[in-house]
Amino acid sequence: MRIILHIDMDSFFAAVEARENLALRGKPVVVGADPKGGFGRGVVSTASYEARAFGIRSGMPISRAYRLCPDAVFLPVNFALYERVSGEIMSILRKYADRFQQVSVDEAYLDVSRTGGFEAARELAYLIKSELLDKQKLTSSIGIGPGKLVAKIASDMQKPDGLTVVEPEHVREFLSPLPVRKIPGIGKKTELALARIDIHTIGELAAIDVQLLMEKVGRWGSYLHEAALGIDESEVREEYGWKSIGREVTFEHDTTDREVLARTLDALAEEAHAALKAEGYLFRTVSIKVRYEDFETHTKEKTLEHLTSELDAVRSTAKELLSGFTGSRKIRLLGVRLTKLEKVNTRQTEMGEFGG
Ligand code: TTP
Ligand code: MG
Repeated sequence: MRIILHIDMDSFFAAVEARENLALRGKPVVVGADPKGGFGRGVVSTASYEARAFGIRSGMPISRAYRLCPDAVFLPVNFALYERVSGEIMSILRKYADRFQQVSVDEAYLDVSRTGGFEAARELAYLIKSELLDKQKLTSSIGIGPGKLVAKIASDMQKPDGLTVVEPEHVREFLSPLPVRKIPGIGKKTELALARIDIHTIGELAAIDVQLLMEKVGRWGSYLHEAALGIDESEVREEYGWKSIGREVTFEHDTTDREVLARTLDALAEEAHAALKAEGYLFRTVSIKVRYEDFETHTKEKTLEHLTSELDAVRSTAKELLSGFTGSRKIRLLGVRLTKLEKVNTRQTEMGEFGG
């Protein structure tokens, strides 16, 4: 029997800000662009639950958020801070699972089948929540189910500070009454297409003929149908895109000068890091490439404990790797590459608004 746990931090950016500044506790806090008295551009990254009471939501124009609650505390996005906290959270979570998968800056899956049962998994969830509260002063919401899909939908059910456990025999009744948009991946467009054939709930989606569904929404229909039935066999595993971001340079004159090499490496690290930021990725692995004057080429890489986008992590890891190349052969080319990339937040980057 598989037992999957999905955890998602509550109003993450805003909660971190409120933790850092006690004066913000219990206040409507909006993290995002500067509202500039209602004339600011840009969007809301997230809002505290107090601010959500005014109708403020992620992705909303900041000007609109300002109109909804001009007295809210508006803060700029401090990615470096949230990423550091995210890394600490992931290190805590990783301990609790045989298999672990970070899926965004504040979200992860844990395969906790080894606990042996849903009651034991529930206890584990309480432990995780209290460790996060103790050590990080942050609340989280957890969903537990027989697969990733159900766990993810469940974690969202009782936010903030929620815990929802869905045992296998209750999956159908849990999913049935929910609106179709609760299925990850269903956006406004699919919701509309389904509404046109009078499908509003997951239960209705589960009941429809797959062929008909595929006629209406294309090949995706078969995934949707399975999802509606709560079927999701996908494994919890660290998965990364193929993508990598790298920069390299061929020296005008082959060199052995350690100082030149160090300076060049730093510059390459900075450039690769800037590209990473611009594209909205986190990385976990740094590799460097060294080509000697005779074209013999070597790479060395190091994988960090968690995803990050900190420049210092790129720099210091690259430096450490370079120190592994001893000897006095002349170097012709030097490169720095970041791999094991993950989007910081898919939804955010889709909107093309990744600031910070
Ligand atoms: P979410 O987990 O979706 O949102 P949240 O943690 O703020 O609130 P909750 O989970 O309690 O509903 O996203 C995590 C962080 O990602 C969020 O704090 C800010 C950032 N984010 C954006 O920048 N833009 C967005 O559109 C969304 C949805 C999130
Ligand atoms: Mg969250």
